[in-house]
Amino acid sequence: MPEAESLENLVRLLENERRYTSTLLRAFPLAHGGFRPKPEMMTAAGQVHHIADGELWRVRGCRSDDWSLDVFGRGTSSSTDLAGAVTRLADVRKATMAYVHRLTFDELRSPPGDAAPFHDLTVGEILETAATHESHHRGQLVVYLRLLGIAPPALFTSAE
Ligand code: NI
Repeated sequence: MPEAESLENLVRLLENERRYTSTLLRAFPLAHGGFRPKPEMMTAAGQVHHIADGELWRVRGCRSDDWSLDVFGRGTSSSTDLAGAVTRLADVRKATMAYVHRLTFDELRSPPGDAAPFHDLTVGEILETAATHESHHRGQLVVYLRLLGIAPPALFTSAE
């Protein structure tokens, strides 16, 4: 992508992903925050925490080359507090966007530190995988809604 547009494209990608996720979460009854199809799967609130964790992990890694997995698995996969998870996701996103907006073009287009488990991906490409990861887990929440007998909302159009 053209250099001058790369930061803008990344910001748009992340903002669009979050808009789709927010639309879906507004349709997800808070009372079902503890729903999970099988005991070994994440709860609905856990899926939201996991989206936040995945983003936090990538941003922290790109910023400080700390790729330890301690951001995952703090018991949030069994959370039943969907409202709390949604609030946390919004907080993590604010920090992500603050980080993204401080990136220079050179930083965006270079791999982060040597410890990054993403082969030769650049910082920008790694942050794009936060969007991919979010989309993957949003899809799981769509299935959760279906299993609850609730039709998911349209995510990509203004139709409700
Ligand atoms: Ni995941």
